[in-house]
Amino acid sequence: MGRSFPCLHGAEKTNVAIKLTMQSKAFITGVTGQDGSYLAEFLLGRGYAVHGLVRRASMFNRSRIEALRRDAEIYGKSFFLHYGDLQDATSLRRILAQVRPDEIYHLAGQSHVGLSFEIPEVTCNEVANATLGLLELVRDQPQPVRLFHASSSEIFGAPPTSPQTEDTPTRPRNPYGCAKAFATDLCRVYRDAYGLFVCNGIAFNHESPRRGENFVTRKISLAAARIKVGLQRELTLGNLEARRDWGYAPEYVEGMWRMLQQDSPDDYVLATGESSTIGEFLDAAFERVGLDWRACVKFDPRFVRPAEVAMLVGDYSKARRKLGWDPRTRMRALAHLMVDADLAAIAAEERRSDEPSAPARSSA
Ligand code: NAP
Ligand code: F7E
Repeated sequence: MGRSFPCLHGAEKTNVAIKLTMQSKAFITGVTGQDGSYLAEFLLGRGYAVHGLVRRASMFNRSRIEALRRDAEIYGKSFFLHYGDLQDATSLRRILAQVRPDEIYHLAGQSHVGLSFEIPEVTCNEVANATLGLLELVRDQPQPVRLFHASSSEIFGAPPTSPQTEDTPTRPRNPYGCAKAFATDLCRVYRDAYGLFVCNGIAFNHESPRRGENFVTRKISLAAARIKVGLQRELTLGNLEARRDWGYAPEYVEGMWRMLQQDSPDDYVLATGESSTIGEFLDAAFERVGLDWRACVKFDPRFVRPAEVAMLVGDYSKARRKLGWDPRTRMRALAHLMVDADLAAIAAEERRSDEPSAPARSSA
């Protein structure tokens, strides 16, 4: 693995040698999200200078990168945040001109499949059109840039074959999947037409204690922990029959990085090769707290989607062969680690609320 520079001579070779001794710069869109926060930590650990895109929100929304922001050795030295928005091309152009990144990890966008039926235009603008805008900006960069695009197994929707590979035809079943399929194809077109170094990481579901609370795995792990300690009584869910291929997010961000270290750009499936129903994830999560989920899970039709993706499972043999990437954490271990993390967070919160509050400041 690693970059090779096959036909370089004299001054060119010297320039490459200088570049290799310089700190690589990565720009992450979606740095405040689940994957972006793990990726920032991973790249910082590899000596990168990491620049992240953050958008304005009415409440400060940096919880997943708070540890990096508080670290005076890192923040402002090798970790930098830039205000901008995917839907504001001017902000992206300015940031890229200032940072001049070697690698861009494009992870940002509305990522909730169910919500993409409620807000289809925002979803398509952020997921599809903004990726087109970024590809155009990459074309205009004076320095060589490598771009990772966070594609998704949702592009397969109702696939004709199983497991899904990089060559499986796309048949999306929701606005999110349509937008990702459009963006994935555009990345391929720009790679072929303009010779850009662009990789699609076709990732199947990957989860962690940092997963948003309205995705099914986190909703379940949080409920199992809260029900165990008496903070919650019921958990309302939609379809329990769908099957997903669930892996562990920190392992997937390493796969993203490996894609950009190859000699040539390509598309790769990241998956575990195993799929389970929501019911099986419930079994694994609730066994961790010694409870039977059937006693507390209620059906709520609000969580049933207008069209469901019934079954996805990925074949990651290309990523294993070419990237040396292998997922280590399977569904049951994933469910356990997520429940453990939620139990630990609840205990920490209870300890904090038991602490006597600081005395009021004298106005004198
Ligand atoms: P996530 O936790 O929902 O994070 C999404 C990120 O995008 C957040 O940082 C969010 O910022 C940012 N964002 C959304 N709209 C934006 C905008 N208009 N301008 C700037 N930033 C914006 O998603 P994730 O699970 O980390 O997934 C990362 C990427 O991989 C996404 O593109 C997702 O669709 C894709 N993907 C995820 C999975 C998975 O299983 N996790 C599988 C396949 C593909 P805020 O924090 O401000 O909201
Ligand atoms: O749903 C069912 C739901 O929202 C999983 C995103 O990261 O992975 C993710 O998309 C399944 C679906 O993830 C509830 O109907 C039942 O069948 O956790 P999810 P997702 O839709 O698979 C792909 C690969 C991405 O790219 C996306 O960005 O669970 N389900 N009851 C429920 N789902 C939710 N959210 N909430 C429920 O109450």
